[in-house]
Amino acid sequence: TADKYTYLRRNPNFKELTQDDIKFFASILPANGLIIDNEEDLIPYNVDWMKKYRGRSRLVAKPKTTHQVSQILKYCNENKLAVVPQGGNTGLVGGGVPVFDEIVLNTNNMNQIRSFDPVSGILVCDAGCILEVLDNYLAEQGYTMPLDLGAKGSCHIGGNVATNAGGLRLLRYGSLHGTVLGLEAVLPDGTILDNLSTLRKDNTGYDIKQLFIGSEGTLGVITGVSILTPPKPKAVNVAVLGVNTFQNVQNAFVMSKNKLSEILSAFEFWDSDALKLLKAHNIQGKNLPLKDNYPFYVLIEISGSNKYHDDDKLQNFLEELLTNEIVNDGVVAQDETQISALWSLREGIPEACSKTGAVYKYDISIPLSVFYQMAEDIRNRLRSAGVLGEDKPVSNVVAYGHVGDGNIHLNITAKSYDPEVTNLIEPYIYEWTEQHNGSISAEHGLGLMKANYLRYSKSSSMISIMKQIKQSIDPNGIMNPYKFLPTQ
Ligand code: FAD
Ligand code: 2HG
Ligand code: ZN
Repeated sequence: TADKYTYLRRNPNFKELTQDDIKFFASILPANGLIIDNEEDLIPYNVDWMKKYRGRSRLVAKPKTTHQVSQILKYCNENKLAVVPQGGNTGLVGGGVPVFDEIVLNTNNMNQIRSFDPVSGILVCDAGCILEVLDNYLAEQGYTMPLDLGAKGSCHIGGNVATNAGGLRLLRYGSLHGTVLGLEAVLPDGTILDNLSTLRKDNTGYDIKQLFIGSEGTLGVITGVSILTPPKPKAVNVAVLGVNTFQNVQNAFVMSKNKLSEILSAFEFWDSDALKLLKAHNIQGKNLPLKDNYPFYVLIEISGSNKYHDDDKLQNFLEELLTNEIVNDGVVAQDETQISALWSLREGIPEACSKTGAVYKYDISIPLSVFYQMAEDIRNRLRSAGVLGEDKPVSNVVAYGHVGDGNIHLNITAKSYDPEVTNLIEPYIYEWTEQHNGSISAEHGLGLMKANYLRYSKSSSMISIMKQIKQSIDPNGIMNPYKFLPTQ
């Protein structure tokens, strides 16, 4: 594991895997449901997307059914074997890979759609369904998933729910806390919690599913998801704008809410450093059809039902922005291909940032009034410390994100993970966030990366009740240890 996790020691209460354990797993799982001791085959499950975190699990279990998940967890709990639930392994905080030798329980083989009601739009499916596969399935029925992320081709809906992923459509459809109607989850002792409700309204008792949404695998394994899906918009269009100041990015946002109103479905931004990396790594950037280089770019998506009316509205809105010099340039997609090309600029930024070697990712909620000041403060700090610039350890500080949700992504690209650089950024960035009443995780979660920084966003009484909940559901602490809640 890169970075500064050397303080962590393997919890000696957890048992090490034995031949008897392996025999047990082999007895309940089919041959394609088990990977044991083959280093090369284990790597994709032991290493995260950023190649920043690396565990050394000896065993990956890939159950097909909820019953098998229940058998696995019951056995692990009785034998004090630690477990890491894993979906598509696209998480960005080191939560989905083991720290030491925890068993990986991967949901790849749990990929069945259980039901879809074309009247209510409610989908019930296994946790291991890939987000894009679900979206393609729904498209055939005239519906769409209420969330969309750059990782849609790999991430699982169970992983999305476990992280409470936000993504590119949150502005329009809200968070998973609203769209998820029910969950099926297996507790560490093997109990199957059947809460796969397909009701929009249900006020009977504590809403337990909400605890699992964003619990990052620390309370149990989500095995099934019931989710409300919206109709697929018939008319979609995208514009990308060049903007000279962040104040004008905010002005454009306010105007878009007023003028585009019900058809506004995304309001994203990135800065010139992001575009520089897109260009450098040949990820679409060189095709940006704007005349000049601007400090900021904004992507606006509209989704409605009447192409003629919606395009007209967008065109008038853009003209108003240009006339009032809120934006300096703009391009509107003319067809589906151009819509995807413009979106791929925005969605390509995480990949472009990962090409330098190492990338420090921060995912912060803060008021829009200080949104970009954060990026500038970090740049100044790294520059004054002499570590930012050509031939320096840090090459770029890139800012982009979901303006519509008040969520900035800072990606600090470097040649390699360097403790000196880490210490310059952390805890500074978390202190900065706290001082500006923000959250240190808007959507990616805490994982291993931020477990010990939770206090910057939650009070000690909140953390204490979280610990009580964890203790009552997972008294042996086998579910995703060392992550999420503070260990120090
Ligand atoms: P994993 O990475 O496998 O796991 C993530 C966490 O959930 C881990 O803690 C794991 O233990 C737990 N977990 C996984 N499955 C289960 C389960 N069935 N039961 C219990 N716990 C489970 N995130 C956003 O919010 N918005 C974005 O726009 C966004 N864009 C991204 C773009 C890219 C290119 C990448 C690489 C990532 C992006 N992410 C984004 C990060 C995001 O967290 C994930 O893409 C996604 O939500 C994780 O799903 P996954 O199946 O890969 O989960
Ligand atoms: C996005 O919005 C994702 O593109 C990823 O949340 C952000 O990689 C990141 O930092
Ligand atoms: Zn994001």
